[in-house]
Amino acid sequence: MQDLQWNKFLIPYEQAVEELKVKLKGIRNELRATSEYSPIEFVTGRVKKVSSILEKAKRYGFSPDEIEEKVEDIAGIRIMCQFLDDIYKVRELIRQRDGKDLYIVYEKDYIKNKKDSGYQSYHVIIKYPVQSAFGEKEILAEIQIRTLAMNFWATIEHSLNYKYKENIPENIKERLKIAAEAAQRLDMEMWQIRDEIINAQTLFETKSNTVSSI
Ligand code: 0O2
Repeated sequence: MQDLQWNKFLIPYEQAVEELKVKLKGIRNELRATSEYSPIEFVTGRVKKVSSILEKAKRYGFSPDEIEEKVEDIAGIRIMCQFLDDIYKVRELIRQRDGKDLYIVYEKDYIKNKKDSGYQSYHVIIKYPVQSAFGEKEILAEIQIRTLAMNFWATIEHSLNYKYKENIPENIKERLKIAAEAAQRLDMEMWQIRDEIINAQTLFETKSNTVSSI
């Protein structure tokens, strides 16, 4: 595909990422305004770079015609949560939208089934209809749900993979596995005192709002 064709191909993916970010941030704001807590801490999104799409297609042996149907994470949304159980609450929020404005294709639980690398996250692959100037187009998107600790680990491991071109030296791989276990322990510890933390955060926010309104 030429650059211009890629630009055209990626338009619905860019639109889907923007729309999904708005919708998920909307849920977060609404929950924060109406209850003391939102399981969504923050949301990010990106459209995969053309070089990464081509690299993934090559790795899996997909022909250019198969990219649209088989590369599931061209549109990617990431939802960060404070606590472990928030991940499954967010999953429920997404499941409630199934058949309405999105369609769940399948889910992958890399928390119950941690990857060999140490990677943890919950992935939901969806079909998302985008209204374009030329009618409706359904695209695939990947929603990754993870805690802040899991995100910290994954971001660092991702940059090391980039640096070492997917060949991270064994000693660093081992360290990363230990770090992944530490992140898992951190999540468990924070989860144990979840109510205490939420209570403190609510008090802190109320105090900040009072001070700023004086
Ligand atoms: P980017 O830059 O985030 O787009 P595979 O990619 O072969 O492992 P598959 O079947 O394509 O696996 O899907 P999977 O496992 O759901 O992985 C898709 C995305 O999940 C990856 O996209 C990463 O974002 C994330 N991910 C999966 N495994 C790991 C891991 O071991 N470490 C980190 N840091 N992230 C992971 P991309 O295309 O790799 O990257």
